[in-house]
Amino acid sequence: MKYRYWILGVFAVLMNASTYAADAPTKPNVVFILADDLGWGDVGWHGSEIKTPNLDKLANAGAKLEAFYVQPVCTPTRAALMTGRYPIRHGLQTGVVRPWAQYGLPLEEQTLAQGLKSADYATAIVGKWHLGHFEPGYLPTQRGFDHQYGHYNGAIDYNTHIRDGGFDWHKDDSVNRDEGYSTHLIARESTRIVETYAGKKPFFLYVPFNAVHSPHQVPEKYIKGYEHLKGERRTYAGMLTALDEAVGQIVEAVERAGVRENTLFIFSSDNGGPQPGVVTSNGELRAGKATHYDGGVRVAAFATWDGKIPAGSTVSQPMHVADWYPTLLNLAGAKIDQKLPLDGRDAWPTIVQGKPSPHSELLINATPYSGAIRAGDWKLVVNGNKSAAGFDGESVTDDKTKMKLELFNLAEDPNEKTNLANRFPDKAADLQNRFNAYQREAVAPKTRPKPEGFQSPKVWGEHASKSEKTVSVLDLKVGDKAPEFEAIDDTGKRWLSRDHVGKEPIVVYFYPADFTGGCTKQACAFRDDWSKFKEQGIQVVGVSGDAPESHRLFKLAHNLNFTLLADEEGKVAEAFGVPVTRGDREVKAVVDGKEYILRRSVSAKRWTFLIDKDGRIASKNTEVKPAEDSSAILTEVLGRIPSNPK
Ligand SMILES: [Ca+2]
Repeated sequence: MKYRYWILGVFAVLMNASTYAADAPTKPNVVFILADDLGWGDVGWHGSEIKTPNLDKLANAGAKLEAFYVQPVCTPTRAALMTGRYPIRHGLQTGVVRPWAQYGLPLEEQTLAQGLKSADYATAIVGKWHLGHFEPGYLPTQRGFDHQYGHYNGAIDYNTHIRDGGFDWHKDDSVNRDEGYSTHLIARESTRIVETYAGKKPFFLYVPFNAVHSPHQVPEKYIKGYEHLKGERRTYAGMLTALDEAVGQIVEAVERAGVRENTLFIFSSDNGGPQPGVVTSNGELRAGKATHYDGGVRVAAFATWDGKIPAGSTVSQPMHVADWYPTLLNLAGAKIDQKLPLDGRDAWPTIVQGKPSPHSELLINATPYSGAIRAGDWKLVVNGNKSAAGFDGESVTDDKTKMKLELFNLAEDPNEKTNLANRFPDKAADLQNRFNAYQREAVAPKTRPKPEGFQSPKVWGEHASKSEKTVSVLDLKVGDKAPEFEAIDDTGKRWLSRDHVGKEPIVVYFYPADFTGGCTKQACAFRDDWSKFKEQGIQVVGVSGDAPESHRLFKLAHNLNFTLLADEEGKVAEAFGVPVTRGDREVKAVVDGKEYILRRSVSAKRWTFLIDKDGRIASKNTEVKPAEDSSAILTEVLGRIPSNPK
């Protein structure tokens, strides 16, 4: 059933692409502005007392998305935006990536930036990432962004750029000491990106402001005119005015560069306003940030593209933030032929032609104990009283009968005041069944308790890459003799290089870790190409810091047919000069429904070596693309090594 929906979805995507292809002859520039923790009611077009003239003007020039759904907190929304997939697929459905978290957006996921890059876009993130920074591979420039500027964590200090004692401001993923109020710096860099690319290359400029998230800080001049507001709300109003000014500057840069007519502006908040009625206003919407009521997940949003999106229009059909992924990739003419199926749907006909929502049902979110689903005007909220932010991996009751269910008809009751679950039990049961089906598909949430004794690094994102990293000075070159090494293999036996090197060609590939989510692209590509390597008499060996038992389970889980070596102390990596990160990690693995907790203390950079039959390095790839590693080696082999068929 699900599979059929998915096929239909792909078909719909193709159909839509052909219907508006004639409409969009050139790839639009995309400027995606994401506010942080902005209340639904705090924009001019929702009648706010706070002045947002630049946002209002831009919103009025396009379509206001009045049923645009995001996730209850920061990280899940960004994960859905970047992948077109619900955060239940990533294990990012609860809470946020905390500063000390040893995880991020799984590396198997293709990001929106990667997709647009494949369509020849220049890509830049200017602002907050919040999808992981514990290892270099999780940073934006490794996830499809040509440029990065801004911070990795949430809730940084606007002026000192510090979070929990660690400095958090970076350019191209290296520490950056630009001084100033973050909203100003973000506007300045965004302007620079526009000026760099306008008219030369289509660009995707993703601007996730840290404003208007706490801590509430703003230069004095912005709170003028808000003297009637009290306490934090006054500061918040000033912060929003500063954000609005920054948006005006970005729009002006686009206009000055002469590319406005080919630029699509998108705006939304990442979740609803926190402390509604005190600091933020969600208007009449129920509740706020961290809840699955509309005040937490339905946000102020619009899309504007002069001449393409009707000015002054309103879209009341439900959309999900994950919809932008296929919508934008289609507009850009990028291919969507990825293995991981999308939850997002192309919403362009909904936005431009007033077509119905692309979703017959829309999972708003599902944590192990709460969530919401919407189908048409009906919305089911599960345990609406429970925060979607406070989960640290504690056990969750499995008893579905104890869940509190609320059913609302949003057409008649947009503010979720009347629970209709008892009056329409069949409808409630239907939605609950659909919700439960998603919940069963969910990857276990990645958890984030603070490790005991954790100390913030001086610079976030560098604790892995600099202070703990031991980079070998050894620089193996093509033509050099391969180093000797030994390790325990996945069957628990000693594996000595001298038994193999000099006798048969060997591919040695280093990778960070087992179990990074679904089948890892690199391992499964080698698996799928195994017969071709065998034909050439070549042995493939994967090396990571995981223990033999982890390797055994990893092989079992993905039907891997080659040898994995346990480089638990990083000695093999060292012998090859491969940079490693040291630090204890716990890895949760589920194999055949059974859960295992595995530990590792070393993770290596993704490097691949080909050792020829004479025991010399035939090729060395330090910029491995996981999905292409195997085929690149095969090309290399067929071109350079005399075949040695068995
Ligand atoms: Ca947020």
